Amino acid sequence: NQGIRLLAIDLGASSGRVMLGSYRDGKVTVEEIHRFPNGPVEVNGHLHWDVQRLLQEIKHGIAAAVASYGPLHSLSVDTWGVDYGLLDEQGGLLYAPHHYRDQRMADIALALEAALPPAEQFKLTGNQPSPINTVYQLFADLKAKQELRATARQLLLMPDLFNYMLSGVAVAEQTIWSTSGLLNPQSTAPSAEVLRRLELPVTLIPRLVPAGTVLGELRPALQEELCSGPLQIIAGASHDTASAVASIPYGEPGSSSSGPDQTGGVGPALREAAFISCGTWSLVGLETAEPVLSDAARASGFTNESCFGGTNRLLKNITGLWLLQETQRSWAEAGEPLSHQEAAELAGQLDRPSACIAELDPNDPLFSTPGDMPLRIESYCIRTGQPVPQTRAEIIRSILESLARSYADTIRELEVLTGCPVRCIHMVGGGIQNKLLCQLTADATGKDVIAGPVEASAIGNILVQLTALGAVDPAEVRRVAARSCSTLRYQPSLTHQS
Ligand code: LFR
Repeated sequence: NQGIRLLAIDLGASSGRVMLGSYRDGKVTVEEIHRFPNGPVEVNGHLHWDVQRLLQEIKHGIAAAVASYGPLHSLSVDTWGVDYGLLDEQGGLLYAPHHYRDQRMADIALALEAALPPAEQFKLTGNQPSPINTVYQLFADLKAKQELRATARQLLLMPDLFNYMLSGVAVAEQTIWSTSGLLNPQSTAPSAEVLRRLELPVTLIPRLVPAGTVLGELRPALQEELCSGPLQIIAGASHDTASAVASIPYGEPGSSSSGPDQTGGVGPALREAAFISCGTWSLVGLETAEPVLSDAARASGFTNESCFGGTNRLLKNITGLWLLQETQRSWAEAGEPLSHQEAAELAGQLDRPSACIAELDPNDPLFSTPGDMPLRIESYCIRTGQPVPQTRAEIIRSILESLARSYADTIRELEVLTGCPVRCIHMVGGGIQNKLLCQLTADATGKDVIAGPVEASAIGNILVQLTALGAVDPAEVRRVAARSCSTLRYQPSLTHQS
């Protein structure tokens, strides 16, 4: 009994993966088939994504999986949020999609906000206004290149774009569109008011479909090239964060008031457990039945995005391991590379009481663009009147403690906003391999951390595909998730508890 075999193509801002998922005996297992780097490409002073190369890597992964395992049932692509490609009349890509860290937004953001102030954007869409959002980028691109109004026919967010290149079917999948700033707060339709006020053409938005929609088969030419047979392409929970949250094993004791599928709720929150999805970004939030649109939620930087199954995620984007990744990149460029493992060990061995540890605000704009991160940390410390961490161990430890502190602050804010106590925290994603970060999070929050799965986006991606194939009932997803992953529990150590 081979069960069902399928591929999750999980593209993050710093790396991509083609993962083989197998579903057998009510459990999902995943195996990495192909991993490749991803990142911004600088062209004429602007940052773009290299879509063609990413497609090539995806094709390589599909061919490798089929060569090793034979025919597969389906595949689905999930990616980071907000970025997009514009298609012309013939379905061709008009230009390489911009990277959300591209700096073309400063003045134009002010023009957008004059037409649609941030407070109104939040009420109309549930999204936290931010220059990285699709709505800001589209507004900027249509202003800068007037000809796009005539040539652009469809806007495809990144996972929709890859699923389109594979299947020939263009849709707007709900979970990824819930990051755009262009839909209503429930993410069920475009916000007519936002489009009207910003003079954005509604015709650019394809048909909205829920997570778990079968799009069709791999295009015949690609079947011939890669797998000599049919392969279904599915629009899954195609936002990586939605996939990651779909993989959370909420059934763990103490993470939910009464079992894995309890959605009776505690106030507006659906569970007593918060989540932190840890990667380049840290997404810290709670699942709620409805979007939370209060002024307080907006003022403290929260956003609302949609989950598989139509519930809401109230969450904050925290500039996460990007800080460490950019620091490591600077050291590697200076000829002194340090692996993730070495970085965590170095920071863990530090003699904490005598070390110089800075308190950083990870969301300070100084840290948001690519650059020499150790130098920026130094200027941040000087600006805020703090001593500058000197050794590599002190710099890494400052980053990790600052992340843990901002997770704790965010969880306290979530408790206040929803009136629901958070009992424990599920941490998922590649960042949880940094055990020190998990322990520091337990210490800073004073709550148990349940860490796992590491490959959260890939597992969530596969679970949602299984529902689309009719192999798993949507109501069973949490139970299958809980059976499929092992977790590690971190308890707050008394010495550090705040
Ligand atoms: C995480 C993520 C976040 C999104 C950010 C930018 O990978 O998808 O959810 O806000 O990337 O797109």
